[in-house]
Amino acid sequence: MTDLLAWVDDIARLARPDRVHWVSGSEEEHEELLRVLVAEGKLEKLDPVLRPDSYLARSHPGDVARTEARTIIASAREEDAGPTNNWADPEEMRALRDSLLDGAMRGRTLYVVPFSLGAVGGKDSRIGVQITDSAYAVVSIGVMTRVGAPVLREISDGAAWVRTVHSVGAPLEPGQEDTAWPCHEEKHIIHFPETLEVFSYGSGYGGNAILAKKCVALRLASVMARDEGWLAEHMLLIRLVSPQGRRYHVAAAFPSACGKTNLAMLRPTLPGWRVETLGDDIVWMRPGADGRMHAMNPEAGFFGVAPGTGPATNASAIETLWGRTIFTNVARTPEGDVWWEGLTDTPPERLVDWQGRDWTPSSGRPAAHPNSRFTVSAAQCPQIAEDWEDPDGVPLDLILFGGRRAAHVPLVVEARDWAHGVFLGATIASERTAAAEGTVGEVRREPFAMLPFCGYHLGDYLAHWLLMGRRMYTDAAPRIYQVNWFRRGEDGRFLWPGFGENIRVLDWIIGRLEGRAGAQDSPLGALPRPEDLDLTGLDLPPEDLEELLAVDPAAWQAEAEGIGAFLETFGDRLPAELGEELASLRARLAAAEAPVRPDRP
Ligand code: OXD
Ligand code: MN
Repeated sequence: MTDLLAWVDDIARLARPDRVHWVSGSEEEHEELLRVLVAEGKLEKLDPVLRPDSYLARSHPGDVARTEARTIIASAREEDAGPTNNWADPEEMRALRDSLLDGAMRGRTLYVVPFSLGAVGGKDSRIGVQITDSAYAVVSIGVMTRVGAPVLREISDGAAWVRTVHSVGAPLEPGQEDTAWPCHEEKHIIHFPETLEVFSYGSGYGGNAILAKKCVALRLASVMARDEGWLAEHMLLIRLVSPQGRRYHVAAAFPSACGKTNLAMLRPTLPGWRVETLGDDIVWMRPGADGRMHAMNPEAGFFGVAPGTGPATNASAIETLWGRTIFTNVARTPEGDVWWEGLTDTPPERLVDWQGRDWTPSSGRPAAHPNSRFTVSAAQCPQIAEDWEDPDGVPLDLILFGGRRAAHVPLVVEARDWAHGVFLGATIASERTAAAEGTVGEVRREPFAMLPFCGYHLGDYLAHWLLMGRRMYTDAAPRIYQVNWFRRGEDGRFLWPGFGENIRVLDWIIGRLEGRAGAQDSPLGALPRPEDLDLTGLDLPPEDLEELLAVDPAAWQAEAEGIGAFLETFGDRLPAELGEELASLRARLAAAEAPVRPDRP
C-alpha cells in the first residue's frame, strides 16, 4: 500500500492536478461522475423512457479509434518486441513520459482507479491501478472491470498490481473553458513489459483510455502469461448446450469485423441448442492439473461496435442495450434515443450525427461513426451464463479460428492435432473491408487475431502456444477448428447465411467431438461432406454447399506461398513445428491432383 501511495504522490507531483480522487467503486460515485460529465457537457443524457440511465458521448473527430501506429512496446531489447510491434527504447520512453506528464493534469482531477481483471480475489485474477484525468475513462473502466475499495483491500493485503497512467494531455489554464472531449493531437500508448507498466497520453478513446482492456488484459497479460505458463487471448467465450443437455465450452478468435460479438451472443436456429455468453473479447486460459485447458473472461462488460448490430444480426446485444449504457459516437434521434447504421433497415428521417450535426438520409455520410461503441455491463446480456463470474472459469472443449475470406477457405476445417491447430491460428487471414485502411479485398495475416495485441515477439508467442499443448493430456486438450462464414460466389453473394445458422457448423463440430459426425479428408484437414451438416429447413442450393466445402489445390498452392512468406518474417524465432506444418500442407496439396470436391450423397 505504501508503494501505491508513493506512486500516486509521484505522479500527482509531476502532473499537478487540482484534486486527487480515489475511486471507491460505489453506485453513488458512479452516478455522481455521470452527473458531473453531463453538467460539463461531456455526456448527453438520453431520454429516460426510451433509453433509461443511458448517455451519449461525442468524441473529437481525430480521436475515434485505437491508434496502432502510436502503440509502442518498450521492451529492454528491441528483438523481444518482434517484427509486428512498434518498439522504442524504454529509457527514452520514460523520459518522454515524464516530459509529457509535466503539468499535464493542471486544472483537472486526478482519479485513482484500482481495478481487477477477473473476480476480485480470484486465483487467476489480476489487479491494476489506473491513474487518469478523464472522468469518462473512470465510468467506462467501472463498467468494463471491477473497481474500487475491494480491489484496494487486495492491494493492502499485499497483492501484486500493475501501474497504468493515462492523461488526455489537455491541461486547463485558470479560467480556460473545457471542451466536450479533451484530447491531444499527439498520442502515445506505451507499454513497458519488463516492469508491467502502461503510459497512455493524448487520447480519450476506449482502447487507448480504458487501459485495463487491450493494454493490460492483452498486451501486458500476454507477457505475464508467457512467463507464467498460461495464455491471454483476443477471443470470445461461450457455453454451447446441446439438445441432450451436454455442455461444451468454446473460445474463438476472429480479427475485427468478423462477427465475434454476434457469435458470442448466438441464437441458434437448430431446435434444442442454446448458447450462453461468457465473454466477447478477451479470454485468459491456463492448463490445469486435470490436463485440460481452463478459460475465463477477465472483463465485466462489453465495449462493442454499434454499427451492424440490429435485431436480425444480434437480438441479444440489442436487448442488452435496453438502458444503463454509455454510447460513444452513435447518432441521436430527435426523441433522445440512439441510432446507427444497421439498427433498423430504414433510417429515421432526421438525426443528429456523431459529430452533432443535423443529418438526413440524403446527407451522403454515415450518421454514426463506423467505430462507434456501446459500453455496457455483461450482466445485462439476456443470455449471459449464470456462472460467468466464477473465478474458476470453465474447462475448454473447443477453439475456433476464423477470418473473412471470400475465396478458397472452406466453411469449416478440423485440425489434425494441436500443432496443426496452432498452424491454423498462426495463419488466420482476413480481407480488409471498405471501412478499414488499405486496399479492399487485400488479405492481411492476423495470427490468432492478436496482431495489435501481443506484447512480445510473435514467433515466441507461437512457440508458447505449442508449449501449452504439451501441458495438457492429448485427449483432454481443446480440439481446434478453422471456420469461414464469409465465402462468396462468383456473383459476389455470401454463400453461407451466417448468424444464427452458424449453429449448423457448431453442431457438426460437436458431432465430431461426440464421434457421431462423418467427414472427408482434404489437404487442409477434415471437412464435412454435404450430408454431414444438418441443413434442415435451410434453403441452400446444392452448388453453393459444394463451393463452401471445396478445396482447390492450385489456389491453395498460392495460399501456401503467402503463408510461407509471412512465416519467414519471424526468422529464427519461428518454431520448427510450424515450418513442418507448412511443408506437410504443401506435400498434401501436391498429392491432390484435381480440386477436392465433396462426394455427392
Ligand atoms: C476492440 C478491438 O475494441 O478489437 O475490441 O479493437
Ligand atoms: Mn477486440
